[in-house]
Amino acid sequence: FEVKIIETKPFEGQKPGTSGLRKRVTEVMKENYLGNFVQSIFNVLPEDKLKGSTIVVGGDGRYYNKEAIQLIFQIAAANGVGKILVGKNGLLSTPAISAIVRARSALGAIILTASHNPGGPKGDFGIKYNMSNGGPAPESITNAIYKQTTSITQIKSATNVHVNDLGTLSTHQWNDGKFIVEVIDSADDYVSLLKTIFDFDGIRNFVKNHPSFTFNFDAMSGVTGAYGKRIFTDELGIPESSLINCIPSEDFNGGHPDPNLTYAPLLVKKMNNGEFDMGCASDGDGDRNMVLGKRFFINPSDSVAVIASNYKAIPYFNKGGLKGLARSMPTSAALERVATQLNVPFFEVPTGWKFFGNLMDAGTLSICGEESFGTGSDHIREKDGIWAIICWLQILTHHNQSTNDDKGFVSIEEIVKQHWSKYGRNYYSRYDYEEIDTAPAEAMMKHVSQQIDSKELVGKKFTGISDHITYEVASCDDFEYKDPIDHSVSSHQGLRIIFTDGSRIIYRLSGTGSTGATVRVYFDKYETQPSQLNNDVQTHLKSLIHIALVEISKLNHYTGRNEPSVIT
Ligand code: VG1
Ligand code: CO
Repeated sequence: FEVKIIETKPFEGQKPGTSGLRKRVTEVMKENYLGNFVQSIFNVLPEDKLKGSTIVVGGDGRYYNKEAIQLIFQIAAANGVGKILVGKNGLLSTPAISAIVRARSALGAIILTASHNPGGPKGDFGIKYNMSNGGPAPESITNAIYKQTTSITQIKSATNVHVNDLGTLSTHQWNDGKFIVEVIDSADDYVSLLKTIFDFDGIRNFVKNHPSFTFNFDAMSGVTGAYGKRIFTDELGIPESSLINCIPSEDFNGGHPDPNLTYAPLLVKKMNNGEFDMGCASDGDGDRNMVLGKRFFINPSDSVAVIASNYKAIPYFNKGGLKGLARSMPTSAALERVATQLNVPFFEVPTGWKFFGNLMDAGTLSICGEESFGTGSDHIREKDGIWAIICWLQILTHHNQSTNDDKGFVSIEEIVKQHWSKYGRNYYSRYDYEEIDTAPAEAMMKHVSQQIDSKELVGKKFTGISDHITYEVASCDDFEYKDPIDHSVSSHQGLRIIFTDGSRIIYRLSGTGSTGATVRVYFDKYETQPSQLNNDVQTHLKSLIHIALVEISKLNHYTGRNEPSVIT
C-alpha cells in the first residue's frame, strides 16, 4: 500500500461521553466523519508505541459496522499499526475485546458499538478506544482525542488495504508483512478465559441433574448471538432451544437491544408467567445483563451484591480472594453492606466502567457493578453480560449441590431473599425521561443544583405522602470523584441528596445519548425490618419518589413529562 493524505476539516461535537462517541448513523456516514475520529485516536497514541503495534477491532454488528472496519484498516495501516485482529464477520462483544487485548498483549482496541441504542440506517453508531489493559480509555485520553478532533486537518490512509471476506478465519498482509489483518474467532479467547473462572463441569452437572430446570437466554439480536450456542449449549449443556434472538442483526431486528423491563418485554412476560426458572438477556454489545428468576425480578444493584456475597461459589474468587468491591455512585448501596460484612475495601466511583479499571489494575478491586445492568470483575476491564449470567448459574449450582430433581431446587428468588434477610434490602428504582430537549433538562438540573449549592436542603424535612415518614436531608452534593490511584478528579458526576436514614435521591443527565437529553432519577431506600423485606418496590418508594420529582426537582414543571420513558 501507499500512504495518501486526505485533507479534512473538524466536525463539531466529537466528544466521547460515558462510553465513547455515539451519534446517529446519518451523521457518522458523512464524508470523513469517522475518519477524523479514528485519525484523532492515532494522533493521541505515542508514535513509538503505535509503530508495529497490535490493535483489536470489532463491533456489535450494527449497520455501518463493516464499512467502518475497512476504514479503520486503512487508517491504521497508514499510521504504522503492525497488526489488526478483527473478529469473524467483524463481530466481537465488548467483553470479548477486552479479553483479547489482554490475552494477546495488544496496544489497544477500537470498539464499534452504541451498545443498547437502536441501530439501522436511522439508528445510532458508536466508536470507542480501549487501552492496553483492555479497559475504556480514561478521561485524560478521551479529552485528548476530542481536542484532536477540533483541529484535525489531515487523515492518513493506506491505498489498496481491504479485506473482502471477513467471514473466514484468515490472515492478510501488505508491504511484506508490514501490515497484517488477522480474522479471528469471535469467541475462542473469551471462552478460554471463562473456563479459568468458572467450574463449567459443575454447572453442566447441575443442568444435567435438574432436567426440570428451565432456562432462557435472549441475545436481543445483538452480538452475544455469536456466543450463545458455543457457551450455553456446547459448553454448559443447555438445549439450544433455550436460546432466542441469537442471530446478530444490523438493526437488532428493529428492536432496542437493552435488557431491561421495558425493552425486553417478551422475556419479562414469559418470566412473569412462570415459564422458566431463570431468564436472562444481554445488550447489543454484550456487556450488560439482565437476570430474572421465575416471577421474580432481580435489580442489578442486588445482583452484584448477591454475586459478591456468594464469591466463594465462583472458583476464580474462591482461589484469588476478594480484593475489594465497587459500585457506581447511583447504584444502590446494597453492595457496601456486603463489603462491610466481609471486611473488604469498598469504592464508589462515577457512572461509567472506565472508572473501575485503575482500581483493578492496582489490585484493589475484584467485583463491581452498576445499576444499569452492568456487572463485572477484574477478569477483564469491561462489564460482562455473559460472565454475570454464568455467575448466577454457578451460584445456583453451589446452592444446589445436594438437591436433585425429586427434591426440587433452591431458586433464584430464594437465594435473593436469603441475601435480604442477612444484609437487609435496598429498595431501588430508576426513572428515565428520554429524548427531552436539552434546555429544559438543564434548567431542571440547575434548579436542583441551586438548592444544593445554597445549602438550603441540608436539614430540610419532607413528609412522605404515603408512608408519612419524615425524610430529613443529611447531606447533598454534586458528586466529585478523586481517583485514589492516579489522583485525577472528575467533577459534576451527578446531584446527590442523602437523607438521615440513608435513603438517597440522585439526578443525572445521561452521557450515552446521541440527540437531546435523557434525565435519570435514582431512588434508594434501605430496610432491615423482617416484615418490610417483601414489599412492592414502587409502593415502598412512593414517598421518596414524590419528594424527588415533585418537591425537589419540579420535574414535570421543567420538562412537561408526567411519566418516565423507562422504569427500572
Ligand atoms: C449509561 C449507564 C451507565 C453505563 C453506560 C454505558 O450511561 O447509566 O451506567 O456505564 O450507559 O453502558 P448514561 O451516561 O447514559 O447514564 V453501555 O452497555 O451503553 O456501554
Ligand atoms: Co453495552
